[in-house]
Amino acid sequence: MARKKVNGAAPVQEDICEKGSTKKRTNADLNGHAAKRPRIEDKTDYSRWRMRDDESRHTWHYLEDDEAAKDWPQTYADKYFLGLPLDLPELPKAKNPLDAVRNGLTFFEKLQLPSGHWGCEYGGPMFLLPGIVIAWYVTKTPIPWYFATEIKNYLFARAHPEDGGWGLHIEGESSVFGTVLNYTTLRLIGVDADHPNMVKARATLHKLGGATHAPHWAKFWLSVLGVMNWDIVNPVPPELWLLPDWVPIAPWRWWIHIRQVFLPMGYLWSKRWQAEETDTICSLRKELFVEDWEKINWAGHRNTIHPMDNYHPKSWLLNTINWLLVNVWNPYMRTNSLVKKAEEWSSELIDMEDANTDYADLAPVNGAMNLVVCYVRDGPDSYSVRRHRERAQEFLWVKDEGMFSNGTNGVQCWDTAFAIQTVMDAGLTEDPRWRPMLMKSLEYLDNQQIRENVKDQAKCYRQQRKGGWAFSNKDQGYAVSDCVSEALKSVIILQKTPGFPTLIDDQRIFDAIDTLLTYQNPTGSCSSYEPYRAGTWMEMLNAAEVFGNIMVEYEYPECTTAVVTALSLFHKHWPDHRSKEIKIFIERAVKWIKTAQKPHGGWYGSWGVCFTYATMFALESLSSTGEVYENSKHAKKGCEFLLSKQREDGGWSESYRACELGEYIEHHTGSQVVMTSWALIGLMKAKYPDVEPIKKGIKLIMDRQQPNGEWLQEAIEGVFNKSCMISYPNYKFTFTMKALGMFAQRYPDEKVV
Ligand code: LAN
Repeated sequence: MARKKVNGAAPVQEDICEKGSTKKRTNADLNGHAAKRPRIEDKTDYSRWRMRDDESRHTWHYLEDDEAAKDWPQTYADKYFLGLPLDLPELPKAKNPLDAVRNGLTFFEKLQLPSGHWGCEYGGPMFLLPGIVIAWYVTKTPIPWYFATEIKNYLFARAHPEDGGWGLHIEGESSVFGTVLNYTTLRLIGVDADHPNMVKARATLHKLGGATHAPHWAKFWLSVLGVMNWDIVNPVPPELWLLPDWVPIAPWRWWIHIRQVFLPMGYLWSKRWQAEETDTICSLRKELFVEDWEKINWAGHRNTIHPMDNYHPKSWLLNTINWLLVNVWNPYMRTNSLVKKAEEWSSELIDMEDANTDYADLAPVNGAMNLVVCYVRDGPDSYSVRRHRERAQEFLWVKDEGMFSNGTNGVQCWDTAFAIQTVMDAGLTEDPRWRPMLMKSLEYLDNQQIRENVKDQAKCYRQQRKGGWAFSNKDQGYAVSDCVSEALKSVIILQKTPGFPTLIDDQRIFDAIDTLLTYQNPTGSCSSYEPYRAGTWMEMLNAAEVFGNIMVEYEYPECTTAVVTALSLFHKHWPDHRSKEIKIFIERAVKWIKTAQKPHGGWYGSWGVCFTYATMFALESLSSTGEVYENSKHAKKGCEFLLSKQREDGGWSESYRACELGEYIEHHTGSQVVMTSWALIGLMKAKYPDVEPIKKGIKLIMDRQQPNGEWLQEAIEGVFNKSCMISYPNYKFTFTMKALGMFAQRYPDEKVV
């Protein structure tokens, strides 16, 4: 393959670091310490990519060697992920919803991975890959040319079609956060500053005010990179970790994601560590700003932020605290011994996170930051750095548009649990046709059950997890209330189906239940990783600006419902185990669900878009205690809410904007199969008496099924922290088939087509 420069033009790199630079300068740029520009091509050969499923650890490999490529052929799943043709035969046209499920399963079965789960891309957020690439760059981690090439392709494909910038997530408008970080990423992997796409993106960045208008996390990364001065970063004092546990704002009370990010961030902030200067870094100092870099008043821009990035403006309280930290605490009170103590304790907590996950870490944000911490602390060739580099591979994904970072190291347990339930809802678990697929899924969940609590659980502030399941896999090992519940339901369903073995014995099931029972909040609701540890007033300390609802655990109808339904199912089969507690748990949870209903009848969803998603769950909760349309005003109102949003074509269509704004907003592209399925499942769970609207939705789902049994990707399905969207590509299989299967079971004689 010929080596080409991205745009053919010579790189423009004025040397601006000369003036005032006190640091040792190196020509080293990327790909190790080579003093040459990194190699980057137009594209890679997609027939050479393979995704390895190593007991559900996903890594992408590019086989440059022809022999190696021949010895390791591409699977259907590889081709599907890469957007290559599968050449599958057309299936007989579905005459009824159950046929459509069978066709869907025929397709979906082909995507099951060797360890028994389903993989998928899990993109959407546009701030994850930059963290990884900056971490690689500052730790001099080589980036192979085929990674660099496909990262470039992805970012170019995902640039805003008009202004060339990037948003917080793939459907969002250009923001400083998205644009400055992704522009920087492209430069670090070797794209020239005068490439036309870069010129356009830079113009957009400048129009938005330049990098000084970026939010906190971008300022943090750019300071680590040495493109900014640390004075521009609002304080991240690690000494907060020294606060006694009883203090209401102590970080152990924060949401797990924010505290695991704050931890390495605080360590690096405290050290004011910066990468070695390179030509690219020097050039970025010129490219990213509208003002003359030498003259920037860094401290004066701590709170500068473009309105587009200011989803959650900092509170007066946080601004006051920041002022005091900068002007009083740091210069006069932050003694060396305190700093040492704070850094040491942070460092120990970081080690515990790394040890508990074997360096996989909670998610790509703290994964990338912990890599930098280990590099700074343990040196470039330490085991911790090498292991972090290996595990960071698991965040990456390749699709037809190129390479990017997933939101987690996968969606393995979550999607597998739903796949099993889909077959159950269609009444097909006993059909031998699906036995091998289901057997592999069960074995997968068996392998992935978390068997022990983390070492020193209390010391590192972790929640009990024994017997649980994570969202992705047990390496990551963070049990989540609904992930434990969905996986547990699926295990129980299969193990109680004739013909399936009992892989998970009663004791292990009890372990899961015992853990689940620890998840209830005082109000009756459930949160995600832990019951809440402080009130929502903590949001006053939200410094991230770009996200909402990030500081503590909130109460979620989605998670609450999953736990309710898991406990109900368990109770049916084991009526004697902790039965009183289970009954009380369910009662209190369902009571809470009712209080969370909005005046319009729907429920706000925090993990899926948006009211449609949560209303489906809430109606399921109500139905689990026998409350349905006919006998419950809550269920009735929920159904009426859903029906009021049904479109002419029978479908539902909700936009991600609903999550941001807190009101139902339609997606501009019209009905979506995933949302339609959620609404229909909700209506069927609530036993809505009129079949006609349900039938209309079912018909839409059937009409959208492709001749090979698949459904095509539509608008983005998931969300977190109110403002950032994330893809759940397997939902277009699992929820569509669930809706069709439920319909087939409930209305076996209804003719849809
Ligand atoms: C997820 C993904 C799964 C999701 C569900 C299980 C669907 C949900 O019901 C509970 C919350 C959970 C586990 C969840 C929490 C937040 C995550 C981990 C994510 C949305 C995936 C990515 C996101 C994470 C916070 C991304 C990193 C960003 C930061 C702001 C730190």
